[in-house]
Amino acid sequence: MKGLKNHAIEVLNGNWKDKIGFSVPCANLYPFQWFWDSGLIAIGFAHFDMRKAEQEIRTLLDTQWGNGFIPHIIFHTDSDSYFPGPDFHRSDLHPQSSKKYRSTGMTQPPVTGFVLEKMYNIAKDKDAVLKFIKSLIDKVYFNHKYFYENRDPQNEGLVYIYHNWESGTDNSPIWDDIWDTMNPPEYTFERRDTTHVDASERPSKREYDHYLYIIDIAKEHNYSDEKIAELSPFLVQDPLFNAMLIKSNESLINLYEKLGDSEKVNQLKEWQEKSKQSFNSKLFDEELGAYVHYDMRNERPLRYLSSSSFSPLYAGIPSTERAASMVQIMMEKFGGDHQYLCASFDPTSERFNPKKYWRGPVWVNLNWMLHNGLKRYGYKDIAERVKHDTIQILEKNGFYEYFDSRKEMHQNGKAGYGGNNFSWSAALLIDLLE
Ligand code: 9YW
Repeated sequence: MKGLKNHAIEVLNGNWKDKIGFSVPCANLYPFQWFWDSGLIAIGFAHFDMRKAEQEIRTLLDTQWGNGFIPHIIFHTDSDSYFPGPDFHRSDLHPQSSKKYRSTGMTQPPVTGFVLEKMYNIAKDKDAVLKFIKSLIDKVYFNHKYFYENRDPQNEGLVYIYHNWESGTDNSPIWDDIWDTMNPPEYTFERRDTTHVDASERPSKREYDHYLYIIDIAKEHNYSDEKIAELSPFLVQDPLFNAMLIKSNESLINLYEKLGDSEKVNQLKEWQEKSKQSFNSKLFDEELGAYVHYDMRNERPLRYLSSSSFSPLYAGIPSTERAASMVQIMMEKFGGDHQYLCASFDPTSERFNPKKYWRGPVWVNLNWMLHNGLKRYGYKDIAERVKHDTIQILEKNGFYEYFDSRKEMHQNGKAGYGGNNFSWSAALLIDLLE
């Protein structure tokens, strides 16, 4: 195991950009800073290099806009190995965007709150880390305030995402239902992702047309949240995204209690209570026995099981009864002896594809969340299985971006897909091993 951990440390150090102070998720394929990658990477660094962990978060929070928004990709360099780059996204269109950094005009799952608490828990020198946290926790609070004030038009305590890239689960089959409601123009552009990895493991050209079209609509309105809520064909309450926000609220409450800021604690508790309530009443699907996405534009639940359906365990959202039903469904549908936990999409569905991006493969970040969520609800053995499966696939294949969920595919040959030497696969392995 020591060998695997040392390899993970090498991967993280290799992806670290010291001059600016951030990590790329993966060389060539993703050459910039990504929001939720950065947060999860900091958890890995916190175990062996707190300076880098702090700098990663400092850089990320420095990119915050005047309205509290934090972008999903920050284009620190002029690399042209990624499409669409800064000239397509044009974050400068938003009146409050950062003057210092070029970025996208969309965000990603808000992990920063719980990352700060994790860093505190991991730290040997608690006083030093608390000092660091004190210096920037208000930015994270401001980011949550942004979400509740700008991404919750019906005042439900649930925030929307307006693009599949905001979900973090970029081409999940769940989005197919939304693509069916759209008919975007055919764009002419040069993909870069497929020059780095096999095209069969990535989204199609037609899917990219949809992705670009939603951005064009947002750009036409200078990324105004109000206009996006009114016009975007993609407007979804995502259980993973909202679970990350709720978990981060919980961590901010714990940290502000330590720092003695009762005003913020009270506000966070108010948001938290409402969020959890709506989450449970609106996103739980009794028949499926787990949480699903809600399509606000077309006013319908998107009734599919995915690894996101179980992520609320990590945030303590379900009751113990609901958690029991979720674990049962997860084991029945995702946890058979021939499968590694946890496929990103329902293996019993026609849309399941165990090789393609978010359409079925196992992802380490979701496994890490599920492991911790299962532990939280006392499912020690299943939590151990998720950990064991994760370690095994990393040992067999290396630190890939995602992995085939079918065990037989790991017998001989390559069952790791997408980019290699992938930062969060390394970072979260380090945390799992602690
Ligand atoms: C893309 C960097 C990002 C992750 C996303 C993942 C993928 C990038 O990689 O998106 O070009 O599609 O889906 O969650 O943050 O690792």
